[in-house]
Amino acid sequence: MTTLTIGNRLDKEDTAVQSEHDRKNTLTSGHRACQGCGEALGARCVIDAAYKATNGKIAVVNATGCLEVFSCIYPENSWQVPWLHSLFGNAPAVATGVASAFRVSGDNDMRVIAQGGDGATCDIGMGCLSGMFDRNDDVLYVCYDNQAYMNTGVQRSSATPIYTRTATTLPTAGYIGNAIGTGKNVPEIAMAHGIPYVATASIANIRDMEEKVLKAISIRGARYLHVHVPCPLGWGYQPSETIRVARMAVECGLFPLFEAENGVLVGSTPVDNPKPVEEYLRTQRRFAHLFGKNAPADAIEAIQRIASGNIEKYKLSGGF
Ligand SMILES: Cc1ncc(C[n+]2csc(CCOP(=O)(O)OP(=O)(O)O)c2C)c(N)n1
Ligand code: SF4
Ligand SMILES: [Mg+2]
Repeated sequence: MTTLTIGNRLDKEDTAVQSEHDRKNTLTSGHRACQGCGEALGARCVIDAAYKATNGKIAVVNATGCLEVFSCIYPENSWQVPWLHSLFGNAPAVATGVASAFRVSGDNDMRVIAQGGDGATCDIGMGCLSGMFDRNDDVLYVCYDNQAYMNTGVQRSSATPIYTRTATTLPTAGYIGNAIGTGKNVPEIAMAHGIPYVATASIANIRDMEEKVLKAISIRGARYLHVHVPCPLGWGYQPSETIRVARMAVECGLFPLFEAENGVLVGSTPVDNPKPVEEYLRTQRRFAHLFGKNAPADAIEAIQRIASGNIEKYKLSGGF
């Protein structure tokens, strides 16, 4: 049974897990995420979808970060599934161990999900993650990418976009925010390991994200899902704008939605009439210095080139 709000007057097969009355609410009320937290929304949707796909047979390993801190402040815990807090950097290895324990005890139906932020995934946990991919361990790893170390006060990570203002990349005279490379593309690093399934997703497109979770769950071996989750506190926009900001990132090409199997790109979500990146950048205070009177001349053009490059590379203009 689905709820009867306007957005849900759809055929059953077109509705999202989130619109069902009997959804699990795996991450339930009472947690301490900020209002409008994209990560909280993303995690609940991903784990609810996995819960449904496995009939409740999941265990979750969570790296240190906002998601872990806001959901389990002692003595309370908002998770409605077996859930384990690892260190900041070793969630993939802990999840591998949990999956092995289920296997040797003959509980082959139990599925293991590891999850963490971009800092945990792209930086400190990268070695453990690569090992998990290399061994093709039976774990679905989900990265919630809010593009900085939010839990400790918005420091730069290797997923922070170029020219972004963070606490450690403050724009000052002669320095225009994050200028250290253009970040690591972890979905592509995952693809380079040749693992069975890699996908990107956005909280602006929940049905697409749920479908990718269902597909990932149907596969055995190492799988990787990279979810774009805007953060009102770190990015500097009103909490009510989270979905709009997420959608604009997809619509301008800066966050491409795609899937890959065994290292090969197999599909992507088309972006019809891509919006200029400027419209997206203007929504967030972390990019405000790109528009002030001392704004660097070609920063926005450089970001536009990245978006246009994504549109070509991931065949977003109808190439699939
Ligand atoms: C080894 C180690 N170094 C540093 C920390 C402090 N720390 C905890 S969470 C965090 C940042 C988490 O960033 P990210 O993974 O992007 O998650 P987010 O909070 O942004 O969701 C840091 C630096 C730690 N817990 N352990
Ligand atoms: S700082 Fe950002 S990621 Fe952390 S709880 Fe707040 S909105 Fe969510
Ligand atoms: Mg982060």
